Amino acid sequence: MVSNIDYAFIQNFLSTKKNIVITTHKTPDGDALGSSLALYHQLKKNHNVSVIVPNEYPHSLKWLPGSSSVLIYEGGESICNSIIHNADLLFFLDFNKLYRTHTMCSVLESSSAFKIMIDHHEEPDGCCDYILSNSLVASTAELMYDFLKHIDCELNQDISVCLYTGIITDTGSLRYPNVTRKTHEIISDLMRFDISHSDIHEKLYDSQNKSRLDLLRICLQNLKLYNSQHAALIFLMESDLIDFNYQKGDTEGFVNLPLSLKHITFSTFFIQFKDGIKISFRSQGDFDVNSFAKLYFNGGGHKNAAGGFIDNKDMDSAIAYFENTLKTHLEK
Ligand SMILES: [Mn+2]
Repeated sequence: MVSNIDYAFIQNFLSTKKNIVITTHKTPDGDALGSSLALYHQLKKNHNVSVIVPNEYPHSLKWLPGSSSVLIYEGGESICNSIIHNADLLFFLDFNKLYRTHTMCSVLESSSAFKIMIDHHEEPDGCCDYILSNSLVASTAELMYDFLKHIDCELNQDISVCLYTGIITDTGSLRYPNVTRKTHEIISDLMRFDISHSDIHEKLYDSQNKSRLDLLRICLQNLKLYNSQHAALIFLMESDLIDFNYQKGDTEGFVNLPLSLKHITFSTFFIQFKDGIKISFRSQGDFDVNSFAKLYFNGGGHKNAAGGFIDNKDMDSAIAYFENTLKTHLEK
């Protein structure tokens, strides 16, 4: 837990109208957008607020209240740059290192605005004036709930829907081990605002493209099991993405599927893009995928969920490298 937030200072800072930009990591997920839009709904009561995300996000999140006002940096650089240049206050949500904002990195870095980071990934950058970071908390949305309480936010239905979405999407619908009694208490508090949890789940999980099922079929055909290491690997080739008309978000959650097998506690998903192979890791129990990703795959994240990247896009050598790494790492 890292926090140096001075709430009295923030309250005072927000007592006059400010230009505020809220941003989050590349390819924002439900927690990134949910936390950002929850904060947006609170701050827009008294301030000029923009939510700017680095690039496009999944259509399964486009119904979130406020999502129509989200600006996409990629392709809208000049207008976004001028909004960022004029900002008095920047919020960095759901990421720990500035590079995770991709091409927004340099304009954010050069901004002289006051900066606040709220996040739950390990080892946050020291790039902000204030930081609220706790890697034991399951979602940034939970930290946002606390932050909003501290700035005397009156929750409403829009804020509650956004926070609920953040918590649900980052906890596998409340199933991961880092879900706590407090997580459930927050959910219970959000439910006061008459939000329809079944509607939200349907919008998140039952409104997928056919391309998702096509790609899932390919992934399952490609399943590799390493039984003695309790590990599994699935992968997709760039040609599969083209053949089945891949849309952003289509492969969300695929990495978890091998974990449904009885003896598998470590799952890996490789996707081949034109500039390299994007990797997702998931584990159950003690296996620390954060350090595994950091040590061997230029990545990181959380103990049970992490990502990585290989510059070379040759799938056969990536899989061979993974298999060797797995063996030597577990022998250590
Ligand atoms: Mn998150």
